[in-house]
Amino acid sequence: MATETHCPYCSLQCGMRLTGRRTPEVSAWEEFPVNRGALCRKGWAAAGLYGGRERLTSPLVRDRGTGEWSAVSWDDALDRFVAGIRAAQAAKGPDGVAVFGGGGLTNEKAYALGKLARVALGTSQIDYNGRWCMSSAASAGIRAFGVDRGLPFPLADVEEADVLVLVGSNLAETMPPAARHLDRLRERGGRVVVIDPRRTPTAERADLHLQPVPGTDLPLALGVLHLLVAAGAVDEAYLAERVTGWEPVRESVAAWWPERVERVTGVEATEVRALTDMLGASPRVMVLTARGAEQHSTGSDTVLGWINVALALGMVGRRGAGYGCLTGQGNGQGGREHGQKADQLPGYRRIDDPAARAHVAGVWGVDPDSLPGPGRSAYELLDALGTPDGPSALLVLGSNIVVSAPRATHVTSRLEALDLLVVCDVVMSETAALADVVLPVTQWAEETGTMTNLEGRVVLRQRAITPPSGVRSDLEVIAAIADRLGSTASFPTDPEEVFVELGRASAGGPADYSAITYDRIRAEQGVFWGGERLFAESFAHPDGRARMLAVEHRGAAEQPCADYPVHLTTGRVLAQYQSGAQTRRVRSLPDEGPFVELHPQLAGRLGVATGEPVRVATRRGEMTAPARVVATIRPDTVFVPFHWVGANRLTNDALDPASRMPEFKVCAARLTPVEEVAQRPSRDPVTHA
Ligand SMILES: Nc1nc2c(c(=O)[nH]1)N[C@H]1C(S)=C(S)[C@@H](COP(=O)(O)OP(=O)(O)OC[C@H]3O[C@@H](n4cnc5c(=O)[nH]c(N)nc54)[C@H](O)[C@@H]3O)O[C@H]1N2
Ligand SMILES: Nc1nc2c(c(=O)[nH]1)N[C@H]1C(S)=C(S)[C@@H](COP(=O)(O)OP(=O)(O)OC[C@H]3O[C@@H](n4cnc5c(=O)[nH]c(N)nc54)[C@H](O)[C@@H]3O)O[C@H]1N2
Ligand code: SF4
Ligand SMILES: [Mo]
Repeated sequence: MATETHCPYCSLQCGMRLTGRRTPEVSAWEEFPVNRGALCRKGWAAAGLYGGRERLTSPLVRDRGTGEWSAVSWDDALDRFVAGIRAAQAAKGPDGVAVFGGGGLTNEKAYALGKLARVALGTSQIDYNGRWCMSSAASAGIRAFGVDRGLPFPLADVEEADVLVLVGSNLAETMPPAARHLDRLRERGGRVVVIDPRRTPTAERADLHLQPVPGTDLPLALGVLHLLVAAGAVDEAYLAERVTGWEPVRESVAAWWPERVERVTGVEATEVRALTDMLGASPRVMVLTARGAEQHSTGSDTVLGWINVALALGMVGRRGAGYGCLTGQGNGQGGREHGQKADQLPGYRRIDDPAARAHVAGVWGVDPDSLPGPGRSAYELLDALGTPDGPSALLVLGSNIVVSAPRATHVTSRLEALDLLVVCDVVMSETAALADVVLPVTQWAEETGTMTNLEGRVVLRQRAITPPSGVRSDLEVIAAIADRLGSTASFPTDPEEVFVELGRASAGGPADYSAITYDRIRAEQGVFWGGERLFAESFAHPDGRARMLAVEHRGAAEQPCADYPVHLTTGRVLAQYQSGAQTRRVRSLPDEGPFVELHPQLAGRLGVATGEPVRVATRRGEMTAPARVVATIRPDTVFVPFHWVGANRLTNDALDPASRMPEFKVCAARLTPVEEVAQRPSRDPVTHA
């Protein structure tokens, strides 16, 4: 019998059917509304996560002297872990131990991890990789609308827009089944605008492609709003009724005339005008941002700038229109709601709110005063590891930090400075390879749990196959640690039981799951928290109005100079997922290794051709990879995918002041040709299927 479940990867959480007991076979689940049976290449190849020789099936400990690994029993591994926790906390107090989670974890795991930190460890030092994903859009959404739900409407609403503006999204490669909505929209006569320094497969589907200098999406938004005001295209009635803060915003865009926008962004004034004419004349405009616009030290202001455009046009709350953020990880939405974030308790409650603390402490059966306060954000936490004031022990669950953190060489040295690093994973990731203790856990189709997709739809991943012997679930690991630490709070290991408790803990909070049950999810093919469409009548601020906030252009933290003359940006390719820990091990996916995408003009100046090695250096580090010469990128910009070690040796750890998002998407770099011939074995080329 087939099990209806969801893909192991991105935030679309495409529905799929699995058959087979040891290794699953993937087939289409045509009825699931988000993808209607369509999957991308990674989804079709998901069964390749099984049967590999690299799967961890025994706890391992590493001898720091010799570097040798040895297999040990679960009891020995957990004892060593707990002894390390005790030593760290004896020396440094409760905050001597830190926890790092992930947006790929189920809601149940994210919730249990936050509870483990606050109750059993008593530490404030917990954060997760979602801080590197959609946190800038989250902080902007909370400030503007009073609530953060990536898409406040079903994804299929995209088809109803007259103009869709994608700011820094390459969804044709990052969520391919979603691209069909762009095709339908255009068949209906609607138009697609893509803003990206590269002409991506997504931009190929656009009616208008603007190609700004990386890090200049905000001045572009300011220029668009300036022209909308000048054209009288602002919906004054909507602003008067539903929004506060318009006057200062109107004044703040007064000086952003198109020629100035062109100087700052590199987008021609005629193109800025073309975009504005399109927006001003359309009844339904939808703006969606993704990592291209958000992963900047100015990311949250940039999102606010584009939200202001959508509000000024009177679009937010209208069907087939408005603003949304395309969340990225499988549980990018739910992972940011249930308490693995430094400043948060379950239900998207704030940890510094006395009423929230009292409610959650009541559910957990502990004294509210025993709960710690807010901790450090992801990068600041990693940066503090092993320092006199920082934690000296770390538990990592669901992130491959060594590959995916910004300024990764520095972060790796912080991990090496720890007295104890424990990693729960399914494979020996680059981060697990640095650990003292590695705990092998169940993955994806071997276990059940809920995920909240990019639309706020809570879906159920169901167990379909038997896990290998020797592994435990993350929930079992969390419970075993809490038990060894003598925690009085209960840590259930049955996912449905955890979900019921999560429902109670989230009840009354901004993200309230208390009415959602596993049975309802099965019967309704997913359940939206807060309802299918938000903002039709009111926003989540106490007065029901949206807030417009005036934002100023600051620019990227690092600008090109004589020594580092080009812009470096980073991102994704279709066939690999994130740090590649999972997809690089799937044999049917091409593992081409990193490359440096650059324009023929730049390649000509360097004298390199496609396939020849080129060295990229920034103030933080360098890497060498084969050149890929393409006319589709700006001549002043180079692109490197981050799925392999390398890109993040280069990236800048400048943080957004509001969201603490690092500036993955732009820094200054220098390119030099490398004389030797590339030594890499040749592999399948990447396809833009
Ligand atoms: N194949 C694949 N799919 C994925 C993932 C994956 O690893 N692989 N990861 C998932 C996750 S967690 C996420 S967060 C999403 C991310 O999904 P996307 O945001 O679509 O992916 P990225 O490639 O990071 O960035 C998108 C685009 O931003 C452009 N860009 C770079 N700098 C700028 C800039 O300054 N301004 C603008 N406007 N654009 C810029 C890049 O050229 C790139 O084409 O994808 C999800 N889906
Ligand atoms: N330069 C650059 N860097 C980036 C980005 C970028 O665009 N450019 N994007 C950033 C973004 S948006 C993101 S989301 C991050 C993602 O980067 P990471 O945080 O590294 O995410 P993954 O590669 O998905 O790592 C997940 C790890 O957890 C393991 N795992 C999977 N499922 C489970 C589970 O259920 N339990 C446990 N215990 N482990 C599990 C996997 O095997 C893998 O080792 O990278 C960020 N880094
Ligand atoms: S688009 Fe995302 S969820 Fe869908 S099959 Fe591909 S990786 Fe999986
Ligand atoms: Mo992400």
